[in-house]
Amino acid sequence: MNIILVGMITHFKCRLDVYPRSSVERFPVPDDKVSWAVDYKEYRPRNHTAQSIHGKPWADPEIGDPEFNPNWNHLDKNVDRQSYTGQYKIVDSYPLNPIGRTGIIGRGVLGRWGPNHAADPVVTRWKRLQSGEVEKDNSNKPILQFVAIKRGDTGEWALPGGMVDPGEKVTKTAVREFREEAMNSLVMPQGKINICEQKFESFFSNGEEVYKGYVDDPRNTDNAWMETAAYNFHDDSGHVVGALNLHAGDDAVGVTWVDATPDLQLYASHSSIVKEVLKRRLNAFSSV
Ligand code: RP5
Repeated sequence: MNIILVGMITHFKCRLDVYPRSSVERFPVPDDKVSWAVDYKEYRPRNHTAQSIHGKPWADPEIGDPEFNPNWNHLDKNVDRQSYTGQYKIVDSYPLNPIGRTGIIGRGVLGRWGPNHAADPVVTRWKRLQSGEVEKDNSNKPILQFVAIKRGDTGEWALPGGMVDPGEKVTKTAVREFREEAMNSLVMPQGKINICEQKFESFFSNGEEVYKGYVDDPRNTDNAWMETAAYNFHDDSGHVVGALNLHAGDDAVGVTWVDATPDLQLYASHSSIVKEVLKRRLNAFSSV
């Protein structure tokens, strides 16, 4: 049975000063005013929806558009408007961020009102010495490594995840995004993966779900937010992933193996996801 990480109880990164890719300042939201259950009479967030998303095929129309009749909290044709956090509220026709205030209303740069679904692959292996032996840290624990990409938008290191296409299975999204962002599959031919497609497919068909829920993404607003499902693809021998040709692609500008240490700083909620994977892998390692 999969154990899912405890749901997020507050958010930090989507309350920070200026909204990404804009000069729009977020209304200050102190820790004790995040929850909608707490009165905040002075709260006057600015309304921001980036011009760049208007008319995009992956973006919703404006609320109030007579053609737009979203089926909130349901699978709406092939767009998933359900939240992993449970039923979210609709107030004056707008979905409400389930964690609380962010200091901005509107959609910012997010395409969907309400939940915007993503998937994240956490591809791991043990770090090895030249001899092939697993390398240990100062406290004699084996060192786990995962594939990280450098995001082109913020320059932060992150998991190579991405948005779920309408109707796409989330497990498929995780693998597609890994190919696009960490193997540059949109540009490089399949042959460059260096291992046969069958071996690749079989490795990536055995992901373990490690998180499903809200993401503390800097793009979140009071009416639109990121959620993700993260899967761990672990290669105990290192032979399969060792044969992968890593090349940054799509909107990633770098890709590398990173040691998974407890003090890791990554984009959005990715550090918590990697820490969960580290905990599980170390437990599995010590029980062998
Ligand atoms: C994060 O944004 C998710 O965890 C996922 O990694 C990512 C998806 O957005 P894009 O990378 O497609 O911008 O919240």
